[in-house]
Amino acid sequence: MPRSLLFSPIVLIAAAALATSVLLGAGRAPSAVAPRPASSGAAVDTVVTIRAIGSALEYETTDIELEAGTTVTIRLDNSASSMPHNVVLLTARDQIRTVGIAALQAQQTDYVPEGEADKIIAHTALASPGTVVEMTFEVPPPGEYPYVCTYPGHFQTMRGTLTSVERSSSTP
Ligand SMILES: [Cu+2]
Repeated sequence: MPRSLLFSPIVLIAAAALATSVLLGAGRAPSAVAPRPASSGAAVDTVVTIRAIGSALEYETTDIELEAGTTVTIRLDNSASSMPHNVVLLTARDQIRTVGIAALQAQQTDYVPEGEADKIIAHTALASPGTVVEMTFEVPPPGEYPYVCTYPGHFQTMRGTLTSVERSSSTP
């Protein structure tokens, strides 16, 4: 399922490109240099998998380093755990408690508190035991960003840090 979701935009773009070239007719050169669609076809630069550790309220991966401005998919693999978990990326460490407490009242939104949305950069859905969820977002400017599980009682120990570093300027 996640695999087919990943590939489907590529297929759609390929189909669109094919349709476009057919419409433009044979007299025109192949549109290899046409600008790429800006949003829908954005490629993911990095995929990071975080596993929830068995019955411990901890992530297996607690430190992630990524380049600012790149696109990342963070996948939460909850297949080894017997509890629901999520990953919520926050703007600052001193927001963990505020968001964690607010999450207790946020059952309707899977424990992601909408009232604290300004403190949340990205979040996954709630992963039931045995499932995998993911989120894709642009890595924020250089700095340290905490990620926590906001399922009730978990934010105290279920934490990690995403460190965003300056993008290396070696883009060809
Ligand atoms: Cu959790």
